[in-house]
Amino acid sequence: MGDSDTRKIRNICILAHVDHGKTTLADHLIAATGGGVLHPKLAGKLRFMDYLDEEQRRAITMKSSSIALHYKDYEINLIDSPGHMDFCSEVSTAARLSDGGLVLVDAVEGVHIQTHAVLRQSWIEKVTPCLVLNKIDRLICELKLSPMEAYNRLLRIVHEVNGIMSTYKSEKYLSDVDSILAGPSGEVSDENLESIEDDEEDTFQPQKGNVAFVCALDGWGFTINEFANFYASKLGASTSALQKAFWGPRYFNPKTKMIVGKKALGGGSKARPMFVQFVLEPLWQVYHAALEPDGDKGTLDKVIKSFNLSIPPRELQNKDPKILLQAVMSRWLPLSDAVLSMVVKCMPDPISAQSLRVSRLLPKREILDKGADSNVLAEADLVRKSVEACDSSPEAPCIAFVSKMFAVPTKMLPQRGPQGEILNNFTEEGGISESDECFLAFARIFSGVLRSGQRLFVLSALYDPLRGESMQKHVQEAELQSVYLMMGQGLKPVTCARAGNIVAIRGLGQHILKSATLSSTRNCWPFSSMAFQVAPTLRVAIEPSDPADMGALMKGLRLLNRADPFVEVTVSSRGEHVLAAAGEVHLERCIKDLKERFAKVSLEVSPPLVSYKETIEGDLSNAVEDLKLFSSGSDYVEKITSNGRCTIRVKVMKLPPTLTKVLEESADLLSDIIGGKLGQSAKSLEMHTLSLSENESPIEVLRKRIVDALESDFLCGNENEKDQAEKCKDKWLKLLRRIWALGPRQVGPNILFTPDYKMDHDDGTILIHGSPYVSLRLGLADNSSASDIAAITSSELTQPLYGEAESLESSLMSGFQLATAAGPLCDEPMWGLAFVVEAYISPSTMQAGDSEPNQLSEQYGLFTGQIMTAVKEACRGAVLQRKPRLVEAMYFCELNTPTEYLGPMYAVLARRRARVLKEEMHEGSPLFTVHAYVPVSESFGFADELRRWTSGASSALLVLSRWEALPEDPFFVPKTEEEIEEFGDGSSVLPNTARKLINAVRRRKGLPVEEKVVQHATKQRTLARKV
Ligand SMILES: Nc1nc2c(ncn2[C@@H]2O[C@H](COP(=O)(O)OP(=O)(O)OP(=O)(O)O)[C@@H](O)[C@H]2O)c(=O)[nH]1
Ligand SMILES: [Mg+2]
Repeated sequence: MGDSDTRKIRNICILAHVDHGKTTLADHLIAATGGGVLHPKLAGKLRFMDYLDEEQRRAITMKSSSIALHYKDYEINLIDSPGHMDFCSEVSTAARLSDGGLVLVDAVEGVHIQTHAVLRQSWIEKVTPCLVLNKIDRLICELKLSPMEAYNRLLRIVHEVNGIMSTYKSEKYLSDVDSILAGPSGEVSDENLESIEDDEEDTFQPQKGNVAFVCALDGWGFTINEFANFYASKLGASTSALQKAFWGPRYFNPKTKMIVGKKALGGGSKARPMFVQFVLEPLWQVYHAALEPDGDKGTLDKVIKSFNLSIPPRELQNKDPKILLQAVMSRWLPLSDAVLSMVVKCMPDPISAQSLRVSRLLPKREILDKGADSNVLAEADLVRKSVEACDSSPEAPCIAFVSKMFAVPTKMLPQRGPQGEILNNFTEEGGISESDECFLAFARIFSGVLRSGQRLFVLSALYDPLRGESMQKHVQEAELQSVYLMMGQGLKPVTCARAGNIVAIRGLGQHILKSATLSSTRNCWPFSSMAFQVAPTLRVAIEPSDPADMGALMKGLRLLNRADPFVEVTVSSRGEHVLAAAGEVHLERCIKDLKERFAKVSLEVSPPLVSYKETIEGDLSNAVEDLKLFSSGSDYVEKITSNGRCTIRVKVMKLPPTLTKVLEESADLLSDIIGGKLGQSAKSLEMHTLSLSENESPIEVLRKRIVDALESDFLCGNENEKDQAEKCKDKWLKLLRRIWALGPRQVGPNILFTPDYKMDHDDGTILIHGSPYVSLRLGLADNSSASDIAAITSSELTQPLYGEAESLESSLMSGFQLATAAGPLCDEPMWGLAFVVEAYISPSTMQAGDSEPNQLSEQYGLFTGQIMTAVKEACRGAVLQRKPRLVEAMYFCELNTPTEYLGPMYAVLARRRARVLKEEMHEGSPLFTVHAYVPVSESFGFADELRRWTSGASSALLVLSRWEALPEDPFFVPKTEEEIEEFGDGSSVLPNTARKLINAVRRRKGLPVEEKVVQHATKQRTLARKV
């Protein structure tokens, strides 16, 4: 075995929006090349890759799974992935293992939200995409388009998909779904569509053969190659010339037998582009002949004869015209040939693919430490080189990546090994209690040969070979019990597998939680982490119906956590078991799995726990005012510790929105930088900025992002306020030199600034100065400003208080962390706030000699606690004073609705406090696409309600998108006359939405809720009954 075998491998995945036909397409590919696991008659109906009961019941795919196919002399590993948003983590795991991606788009529905997501995923993972335009039959039978109209529609989709790819390529894209709103859809009108010349740069070009036109349901499809080959002799042109001419505005002049552009044809001519004339029109004719009552049945015979199709008489004589049509079409233009020949031709083999992908998989490390062990570095370099070359020789280091763990019932495992020996599957290492389910690793071998029985190192994503001993917990040794090739649900044991293959591995259940790198050496870095597009946000608390089942539930949760790459299981501060899932469908499946497979007990599930944040009112319009108040004003909240020795003053201001967003999105990176872990952690950065070139330092990138954020906050406003905006920005830049800490948990979107030194009192008290640690780390401040501090403090050094003030700094910061973790409204974290805390310490009145030393230290302990509480209370008080607001999470929602259901759909949206952003008619179809923001708290049961009210005709997809402050004042009580007139005198006003949400959270958390049950009930009068 050698390179030439590896060159014959293709690892591909199918990616698309939900229901665009991935599993149906996979069925046909399996039927044609899967070695008989699926009968061609069942292709498209069985949905072979959806082998879970729940998948079949709901008819959606929920996990990615792989199957090995043989096409000609090629080995193709095909991974089917889910399209539903709730399972998009499975798309990440599929893309990581693949080199090529078939991106499907429904020709009727066009590009959708998840199409964007999968294109982005393939781009991030450097997977080579090919476009498959599916459901062409719907253009003919459902929409009844003419060939010319169909062509325009296809052209538009190709154009749109290319537009999306080019935004990724030019690195202009924004990280969130809002970019979809700014997407290229619908900006091309029909007149100029035709004149669009394909750009050389376009990713997808039918003339290059990386776009296929298919009908997965009926099993036919083609690329332009098929037709170019066929017409070459007929038209007397070369195949390659025809390939170029069969897309775009190219026309055939029958008189001159020349291919010409539109101009050369002259106006008024009724000529159609060659794609319409030679490709679509014949298709349409066949469909008409078969399905229309007046169709010319001779057309079918002509096709059968001229292409020499052998169709069994049973199908030929079938009364159902659809069956005859399918029989003809699937033999004339077999789907699997069209798609797989495209795969083989346009998608890279593992050797070329890995050299392309290595920069993403194993980014080059920046080694700052000059004294690093050169042996380790040399070996790590060898590993990177063999991954780059996809070296499949037995001597090469063995490197594999596990993208997820999945559970299989142990009884489903093959009973015999590769040599036919009988295996005892029940001696699973997890002990008897877990033997019903066995965990397999879904992995790809990137270098060397993997053997069953081999011992390998399991490296977690945090492993660093240069930090020897301290890294023990991130590396383990494990024995691979078995290696399997995957056939959907079926597993085929093998003794070994080589680089470039996708396998399932048994024996790692105890070693890997979700993903890991396997390696034959300790001396290499783990693969970079996968990028997930959403975070699990839907959280519920779970408890067993019978408290005695607690043990079973905990075991079940542990198993579920391992089996599903995307759930998060945590224990809340109040001791509840909290399960976080990506969305409702995902949650429902997790609960079902828990009940039926993993815990096997009956469960109580709480209503969803929604997260909120707390902030204060304000926007950039009064930024100048805010800044003034913040830096000088006397608008502070004061607290004095109970021993009277420390006075704390806190001021708060809102952060500019983009800065908040940057801080929030860069949390991982910030924690690395602040924690001083940087050096090799380009990894976490890469998930955020893909534009990072290999030699740019992450700190620099982050600093630039922060400065850019300020720029976009202040300098995008209108022209006449430019001066002021510039001033604000400068002030902010100055402020950013004083970042003492971020919070909560050291990395959140709230800033603590060090106090202004000029504000020192001269009444014998000492201010806790602090030092701008974060600014220094980020390079926003340099040591010269830090030495200023040193200058000030050196004069104070003589004072005995100085030491005490310095030692109290950490309690002050803890107070800030506590406050930002739990705001005053309902103990939810604060969001986008800037604080200045001035703490003045006065000398102790007690003489040092007066008390025992241990009493003194006890006193000191008490004092630190008091400062912490006082700072926390003061911060919370400051927020309450500055018009607090509740911030809620919003889903970006894409809805598709037929025109007649627009009314009910809007009714549902209105009930859910949704904000509609845009509504767009789909050309040539009765569908409307509506984009809206829906608050997370209102989203439960949203899809169900929508389905009920629109008789199942509308569909909605939700993606978590952003945080938004509710404009309402939660403490609003009508005061002025007008307000009383409008809202009543306060006794009869219902609590506003913000208040209601806050109360609900407070009740859940067991915090006091101020509520008057009945205030002015009308007195019930019993009328005297006079008899
Ligand atoms: N008319 C028509 N229907 C199709 C075609 N391909 C698939 N379908 C139908 O589209 C629906 C969805 O097909 P699936 O293959 O399950 O779609 P999927 O992309 O795997 O869906 P998820 O895995 O849930 O994202 C099914 O009802 C199919 O019968 C086609 O070419 N023409
Ligand atoms: Mg599917």
